[in-house]
Order: sequence, then C-alpha cells, then structure tokens
Amino acid sequence: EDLRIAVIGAGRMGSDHIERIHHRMERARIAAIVDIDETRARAAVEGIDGARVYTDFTEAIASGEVDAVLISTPGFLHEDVLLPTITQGLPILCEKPLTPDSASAWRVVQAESAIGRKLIQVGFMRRFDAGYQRIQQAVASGEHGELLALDCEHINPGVPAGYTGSNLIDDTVVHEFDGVRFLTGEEIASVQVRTGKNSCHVTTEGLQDPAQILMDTGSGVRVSVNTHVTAQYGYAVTTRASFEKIHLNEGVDQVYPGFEERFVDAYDTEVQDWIDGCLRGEVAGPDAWDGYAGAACCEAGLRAVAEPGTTVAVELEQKPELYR
Ligand code: ISE
Repeated sequence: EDLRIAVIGAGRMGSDHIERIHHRMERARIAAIVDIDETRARAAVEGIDGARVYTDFTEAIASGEVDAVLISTPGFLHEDVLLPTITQGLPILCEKPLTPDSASAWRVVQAESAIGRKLIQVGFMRRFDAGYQRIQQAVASGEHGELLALDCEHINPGVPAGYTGSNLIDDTVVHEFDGVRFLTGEEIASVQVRTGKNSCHVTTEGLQDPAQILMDTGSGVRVSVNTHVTAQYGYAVTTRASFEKIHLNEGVDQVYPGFEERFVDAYDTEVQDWIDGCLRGEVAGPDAWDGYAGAACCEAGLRAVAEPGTTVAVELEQKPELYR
C-alpha cells in the first residue's frame, strides 16, 4: 500500500513537494492538499487523481484517508498544525523552521515527548546534500585531523514577498544553525552578528544585507556565515571546512536560480527517506529537538542583530529522554 500524504500549504515549497511526490517518489501518493486559499489548493491538485482538496487541515487529518502529513505553510503557522497532528498520532515532515521561536518549539518538543515516540522530521534538507555529508563524514572519521573552522556563504538572488528583517535569521541562517550542529555533532554555544553597508536592493524594513553571522560550538569550532539575500545574480551556498590537515570546499562556483535547483537531490533523498521511514513506522532524520535547538540559536541570533558586536549565549532546556 502506498503512503497517503496530506500536503498542508500549497505555496512555493508545498507545490515543489507535491510535484516531487507525484512524479518522483516511490511508495507514496498525494491524498490531500490543504490550503486556506481554495483556488490555490485546486490549482495544485490538478492532474493528481484521487487527491482531495481541503481548506481546513483538521478535516484532512481526521478523514481517515491520510497516513502522513507534510507541513509547508509559513513557519509562524507550523505550531497550529503540529500539535493537533501529534495528537492524531500521524508522522510529520515539517518544513524548516520547526517554529520561529524557542518557546513554541519547546511546546512542540514537550507534546511529542509526552506521547513518547518520534513523529516529526524537520525539513533541514541540507543534511541530505552530498557535499554536506562529505564534510560530516570527515569530521566523524577524524581522517584529516580535528575540524577547526567552518566558513559558509549563503546567497539568495532576492527575498520573497512577506520576508521580514528577522527572517534573515529565523528563515535563512536557520539552515546554517542546523548545518553546523549536523556537521560538528555539537550544540552552538554563542552567536554574534556584524553588519556594515546595506545594499540598495534592500526594501525590507530592518533587513541588514549583507551580514556576517559568527558562532562558536561547544568545543570551540569557529564558524562564520556570510549572508547576502538580495544578491541579484543567483542562489549559492558554499561551505569551507578547515581541518588540521586539509581544507574541504563544497558548493564552490555553483550558482543556481533558487534553492529548489541547488538542493533538488537533497530534497528528493530527504522526502523518500521520510516516506520509507513512515512505512516502516519509524521517523528518522532531523528531529523536533534539532528544530528546537535551531530556534534557540535563532533567538540568540536575533538578539545579536539587535546589538551588533555582542556575543550572545544560546540557552537550551535539558534534552528530554526521547532525543538522547
Ligand atoms: C528559504 O526559505 C530557504 O529555505 C532557502 O534555502 C534559503 O536560502 C532562503 O534564504 C529562505 O528564505
């Protein structure tokens, strides 16, 4: 039996996932598309036999016709969908960020811990990118000595409608917060932000572009992230990992129109892995704790943006048993 998936939110990312599941994924099909904008949901369902349209996600998850839920609404709406879906006991792939702030992410972690099994995978797709995995494996094996530093670039051609100044941290840099946690296997201890000249292409109130975000991990790996999200020319994500004996460069000289193209293979692997996990009854990959830790880093990052130059410590609750 194919996994019957409900996609909640048929915007840019939701449409991309619908297309992916319908055309490229195995052992799964789209059973429901939910969007408060019915016209958008109807447009997304076109050509997909047997899929139903809903404007209220609670009806979709209670329909008995859905085995798993993919959440691709904007981040600030995730909690409202996550909590009832956890109660319903359905496995979830939740697009990043889990939620934008750590208090709401902590509520999600507690709700999942309370039922005592993992239902949520967070859509940190970079963990499935081949270049990221090469660096992660080199860190884990120790073959090139210790990892000393990570220097990252995160370039977007422009920002989507509705992007806010704080989205630079909680929508864009959240990928590096999770990426650094994944690559190093450590929590991030502190965050600092440097800003300078602002681009003439910035029309978003409160957006600093370009910016530089600095972090330290628990063991002292030094991290820098150069962001430029109104860079006009394309989408680029690079990582340089400085080991004691070698430097590994990933993503260099690769410019794409957008993240869908840059990370197409990572997304495909991520979603197929999630589908296969759902069918086996075990959700793996980045979990709700990773989502919560990312949100806690974002909170430190936002405080660091407000006070450029200051070093802000990341504060985490104690990790619940389920995630150890
Ligand atoms: C967007 O939501 C993403 O997830 C992209 O990967 C990131 O580059 C972009 O800045 C975000 O807005």
